[in-house]
Amino acid sequence: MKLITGNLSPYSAKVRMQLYAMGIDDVEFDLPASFFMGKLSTYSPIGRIPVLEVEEGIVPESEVIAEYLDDCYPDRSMLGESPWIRSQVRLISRIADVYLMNNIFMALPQVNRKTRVDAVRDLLAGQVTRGMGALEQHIGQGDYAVGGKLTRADCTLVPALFLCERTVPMLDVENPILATTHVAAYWDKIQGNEFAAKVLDEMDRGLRERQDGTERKRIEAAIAKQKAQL
Ligand SMILES: N[C@@H](CCC(=O)N[C@@H](CS)C(=O)NCC(=O)O)C(=O)O
Repeated sequence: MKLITGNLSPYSAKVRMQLYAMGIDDVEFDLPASFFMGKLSTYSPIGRIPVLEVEEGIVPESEVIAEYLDDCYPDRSMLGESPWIRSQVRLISRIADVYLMNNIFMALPQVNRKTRVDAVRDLLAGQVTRGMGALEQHIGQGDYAVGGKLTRADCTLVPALFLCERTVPMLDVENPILATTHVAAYWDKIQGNEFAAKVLDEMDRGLRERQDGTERKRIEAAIAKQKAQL
């Protein structure tokens, strides 16, 4: 299997955390130059990462990949043991995906103060605040997002909370975790988990490389190589 993934991509980080936690170590990681050239859609029509390449074809969409991995390795499934737990894992994962990550992602073009449209930033930041309010009420109060062990809820939440802490302030909006009690306590604890720490480290590296220009240089070199092969 091959995973099209990027260090800073939170949806990719979610799948990588699941792979690490399930102990699936035979998946090759790749990020083709076509992604940076806006041409990933010739490989995967949705044109976004992550994409899992398997024998039969491609599996896009992080949540679909997460389900696929659980289906492939039922003895290591990270969905939980009872219908109730599974419903809560799916719920937390959905809150993190739909109400946190998606809105933060759409707000990213508003980071640039010179071109920022305040009304767009405010609309999306308001949706993040609302999603965080829901998460505060649904999240577990132990070491994990749901129940007493690491689940797919944690795999989605960890990258989503990284975005809340590190990206939302770039919009001149306060980190929404600061207004919470249970989410803040969870965030403190989960960063000590080895699989969470590994993806957070990767995302941190991705952010640093974006900010210091290393990523741009790598992309330019990959695109130049790709063009030379055409
Ligand atoms: N719903 C998708 C979202 C994936 C997504 O938006 N990925 C971003 C990177 S984190 C991407 O590929 N963006 C490229 C683009 O929007 O063209 C999922 O869960 O996988």
